[in-house]
Amino acid sequence: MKIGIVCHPSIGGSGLVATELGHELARLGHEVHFISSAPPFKLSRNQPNVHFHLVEAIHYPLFQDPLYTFALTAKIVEVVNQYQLHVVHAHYSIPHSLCAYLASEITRRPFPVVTTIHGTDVTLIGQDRPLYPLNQFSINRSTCVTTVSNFQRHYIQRHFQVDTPIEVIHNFIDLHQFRPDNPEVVPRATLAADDEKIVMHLSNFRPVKNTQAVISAFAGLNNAVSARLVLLGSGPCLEACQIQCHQLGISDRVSFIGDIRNVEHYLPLANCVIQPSYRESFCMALLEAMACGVPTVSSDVDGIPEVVEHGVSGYMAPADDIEAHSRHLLAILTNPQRQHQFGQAGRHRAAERFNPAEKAERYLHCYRQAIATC
Ligand code: GMT
Repeated sequence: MKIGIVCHPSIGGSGLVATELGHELARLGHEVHFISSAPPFKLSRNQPNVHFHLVEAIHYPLFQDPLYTFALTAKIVEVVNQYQLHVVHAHYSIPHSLCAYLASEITRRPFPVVTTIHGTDVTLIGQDRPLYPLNQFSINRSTCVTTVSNFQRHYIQRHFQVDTPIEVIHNFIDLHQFRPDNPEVVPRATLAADDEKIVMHLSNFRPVKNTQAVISAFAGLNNAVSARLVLLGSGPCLEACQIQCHQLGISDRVSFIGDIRNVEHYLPLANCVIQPSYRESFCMALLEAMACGVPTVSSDVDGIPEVVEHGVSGYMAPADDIEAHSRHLLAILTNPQRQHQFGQAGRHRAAERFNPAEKAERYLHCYRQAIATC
């Protein structure tokens, strides 16, 4: 099959899932064409069957902005026509799904559009008044709609009047890349002293990630265990978090590492990963930790209970229950046997429920159905 994948290139869940799906489809022998404003951050450039098409912004003095959505639509039309694509898969409804729909109206060979809704496209951005009707329109006009958790499906059905059936295809993880014994892991000594446990958090430092709660929960350990907090990523709340560490007097036990493309080289070093998000349609960071055999402490919102099993591979509590998060961290950090058991259970669950080959097959089934109905 010849498949177009439209996704955001920046570090983040939707682009990551789109890219890994493309890799998996290419491995299965399909021809995959990524269309994006930059190479997606995990894109493998030398894999057979993988092509990348850059969307170039339109700069003309008359226009005050680079007309990205029109540039993307034009690029989809060009790639569909040139490579005779059978289907276009838009990850993140805004603006990709609408652009793909427009392209299918423009092109001389109308093609099916499969839209995957990842979460923030409908929960945070898509609910904005100006964008709501566009989002609703593009979801309804998609030939096939998928989303990444049962929670997210209910959310879309409740907040948008959607006629199209929505299929749930959970995200997935490559257990070879994300594994406890990854040989490319960074030297532990670069992150912590030998006697320090490592608590890790992955974030785009947006308010929704609730990183302030991570810092408060870590401070709440009150030196009951020798530990270091390692924060991966960057974003708008980063400076506020650094100030918070300073005010709590824990700056010397917290490391801000910045943006990391290969988190799989860091995660296996963690004794525990903490993600107390306010919203999370799925939470790839938790699944990545589980695959690396690392126990998790998280909030219990949205799709997270579909990923984590409370008391088996990790602990969950309401997002702002700092006391509970501290207690959960302590329960893991002070009990190596529990840490090991939770880690093994997490990896087992990742293998059982979030297998790339099975999920790629589900997407292929959607594509076939979409082609048949178009
Ligand atoms: O907020 C993020 O983590 C980024 C965001 C995105 O759109 O890239 O992630 C969303 O999609 C991921 C992949 O499906 C999910 O794992 C995240 O839970 C989801 N984020 C939210 O719902 C806040």
